[in-house]
Amino acid sequence: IEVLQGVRTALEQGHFHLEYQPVLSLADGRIRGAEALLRWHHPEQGLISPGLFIPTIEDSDLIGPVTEWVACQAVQDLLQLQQLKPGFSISINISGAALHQDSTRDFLTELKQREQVPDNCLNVELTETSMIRHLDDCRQTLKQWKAAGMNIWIDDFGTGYSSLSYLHQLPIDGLKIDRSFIRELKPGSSNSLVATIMTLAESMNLYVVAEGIETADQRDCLARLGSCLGQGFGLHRPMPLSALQQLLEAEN
Ligand code: G
Ligand code: G
Ligand code: MN
Ligand code: NA
Repeated sequence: IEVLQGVRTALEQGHFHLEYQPVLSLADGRIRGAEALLRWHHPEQGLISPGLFIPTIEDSDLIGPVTEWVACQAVQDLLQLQQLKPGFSISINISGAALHQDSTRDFLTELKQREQVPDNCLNVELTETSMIRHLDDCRQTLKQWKAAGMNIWIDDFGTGYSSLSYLHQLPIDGLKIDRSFIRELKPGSSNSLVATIMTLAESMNLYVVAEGIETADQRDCLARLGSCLGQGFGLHRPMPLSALQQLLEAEN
């Protein structure tokens, strides 16, 4: 109850902000997009992780408003960033509870259209578990988002203990390989788990992001396995919008 009241106050008083973690093309090292990550700066308790408060608000009527706040802010920032780099894309995380709310589904569709966000530049990240729980509803929601020109990414791919059959049943654009797999990459090994995911993605025409890249060895292993996108503390930590803008300016 304390968390719920706190989140409500944070929404009203503007204590939320977004940070962005760059997503790079590993082949050329250039920044292609970023993942938006929610930050709650509590006036007394300091920074509170979304890993702590998102699960608490999932069963409340606050998950919709928080998701919508994130989407609005991310779209505003995206339009700014595209002035520096046309085609730049941003991903937002959508939790299971928000995925299954009609109001949030329609809010995102209308936001994309109203703000005239170019197609294929606004990605939603969903986990396997959140999609499979209500597969039929999910298919309708994803179809609507796809028709509006949004892209669909599977977050934490490989950790959902699910069959892969849903990949054929849903309009998916890309896979984000969970960082637990990237952590296991070893030079000189066949790294067959990540290799298999990359082959699967290629055969289904899906993009791949390797998440949680921390070391040069991991980056080398990935380069040997093929070309993909990458994200991780070893490339860039999440950062404020202004820092991302400086990075993009330096790249130009
Ligand atoms: O940034 P950090 O490592 O603290 O993120 C912790 C968790 O919170 C991650 O699982 C991440 O996906 C999730 N998260 C970050 N921002 C958002 C958001 O805007 N919405 C949702 N639903 N989850 C988020
Ligand atoms: O669940 P999700 O994949 O959305 O979680 C994203 C979170 O993962 C980000 O908020 C970020 O803080 C964290 N993250 C990003 N890169 C790394 C990394 O290289 N190592 C670790 N341990 N966490 C990372
Ligand atoms: Mn994510
Ligand atoms: Na992830």
